Amino acid sequence: MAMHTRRRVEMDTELQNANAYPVPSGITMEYGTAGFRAPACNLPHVMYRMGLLAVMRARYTREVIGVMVTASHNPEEDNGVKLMEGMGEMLPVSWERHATSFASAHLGELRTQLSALLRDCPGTESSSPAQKYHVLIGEDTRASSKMLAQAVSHGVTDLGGTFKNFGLVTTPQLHYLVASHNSEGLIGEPSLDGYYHKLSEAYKALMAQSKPQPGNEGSYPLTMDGANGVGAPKMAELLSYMKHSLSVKIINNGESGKLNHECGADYVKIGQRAPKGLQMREGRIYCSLDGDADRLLYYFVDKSDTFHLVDGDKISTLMAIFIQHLLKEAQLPFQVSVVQTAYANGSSTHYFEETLLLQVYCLPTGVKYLHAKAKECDIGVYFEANGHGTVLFGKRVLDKVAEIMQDSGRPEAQRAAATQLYHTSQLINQVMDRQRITTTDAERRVTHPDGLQAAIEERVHRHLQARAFVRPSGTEDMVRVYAEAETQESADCLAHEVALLVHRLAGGVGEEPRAPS
Ligand code: G16
Repeated sequence: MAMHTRRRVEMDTELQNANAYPVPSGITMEYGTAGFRAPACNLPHVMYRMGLLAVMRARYTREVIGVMVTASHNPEEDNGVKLMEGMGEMLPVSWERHATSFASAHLGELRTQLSALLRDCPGTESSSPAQKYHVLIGEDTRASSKMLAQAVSHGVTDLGGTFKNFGLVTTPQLHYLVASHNSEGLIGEPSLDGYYHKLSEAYKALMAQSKPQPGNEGSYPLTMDGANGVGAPKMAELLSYMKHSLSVKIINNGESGKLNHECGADYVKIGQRAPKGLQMREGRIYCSLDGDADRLLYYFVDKSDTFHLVDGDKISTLMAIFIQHLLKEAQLPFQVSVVQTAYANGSSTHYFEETLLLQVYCLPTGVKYLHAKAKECDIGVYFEANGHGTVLFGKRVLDKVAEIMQDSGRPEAQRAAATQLYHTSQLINQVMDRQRITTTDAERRVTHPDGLQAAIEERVHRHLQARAFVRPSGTEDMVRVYAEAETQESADCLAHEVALLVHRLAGGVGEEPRAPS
């Protein structure tokens, strides 16, 4: 039966911690390239409000949301916040205006804005159990981070959400934790142990297939500048999983120096020089992270002691050449594309287009823009010149790679190249396990991937007189979702939830589904 009900739009919550986080007079803040950033003393009220927003976003997307407390490469005295969701992506640009207006809203305005969001964003008014609205919090090593993370958690609980604070984590680790929670473990265990395990196993498998340079057999000595931030202790933890397959000397590990001061990726990039105190030697490789370890740059000196920076443009070049080579060996006809910003060195763009014959896109500054573009490509290589980036492998590519790997009738060299591509995809970005959906019982029950049917049934039980199933289309490159329930609104909601499950658990095709309208 189709029945339309009026949506309730009032906030029925006390916001009991709100009075502890008044907006200081004369302070307004804009959501910037990657969230809010300011002197830490000006941020408690923003953090509380981002806790509220994270729950609203969790209600809207039915996903676990991440809140990283960090000001990245900024000085120690600053702090900031990055919101992440889904498969680890940043908060969508369309919600940044909500973040900006929440950030400066006094209590009365805040209640009005929360109600407006309930009214304007269908799905946020859902009355599902509170534990669905779960927020994962991470902190960098700044002295202010603990207190600001607590402000986030107060915002979360004031709207009936739950949270888990992982304490010290890098930004990429929180991306992984959010993505692995949302994929219900399919991309890896949703824990730091799962993260280290996944990366170290992919690295070892990839290196087992590589041919070492003469004189470098067995180990690849690297010196890593941790920017006196969270990346240093986290690299030490990762190394304990690597055993003897990776050797890294960590400097600027935070024991004595100041965060991002005369060290770190930004310092090295801007000055085109080594971090202070580092004596570089020819024949060694060096790298620097930033304060939350989501930028990475390499550098070395040549015989004449001249400094050479391997920035994001050069990392893109190396990755594109490596992947192109493997695609050729694996006899795969896929296109590698490169996504850059206006900061990219013009000669790198020229080299991609004229020599490597690759498609190049130029997007505004911010990984959120580059990531979205790279997702549209077969293989999207994106690194900003400052060292932010990754490589995304599309579903078609990974399916074909898996097919070749498993086909014992194929030549050994072809299968080896496909295997290297697979491990590369796992190491550089924690992509979904994109196995196809198979069904039984007149297409009413999913048999593959594991867990999808049980998850659908669990969602169905939350609605009255409900039924839902999914099946791969026989005519189009998509998965079809069917849902029915007592009311139209409930059926729409169920359809959206099931579509999200398909997206998360089976690597759904096309755009990520949005809440029903
Ligand atoms: C953030 C973004 C990056 C961007 C950088 C600089 O990095 O995640 O994508 O390149 O800001 O942005 P702007 O030039 O606007 O300051 P991070 O490392 O600071 O979080």
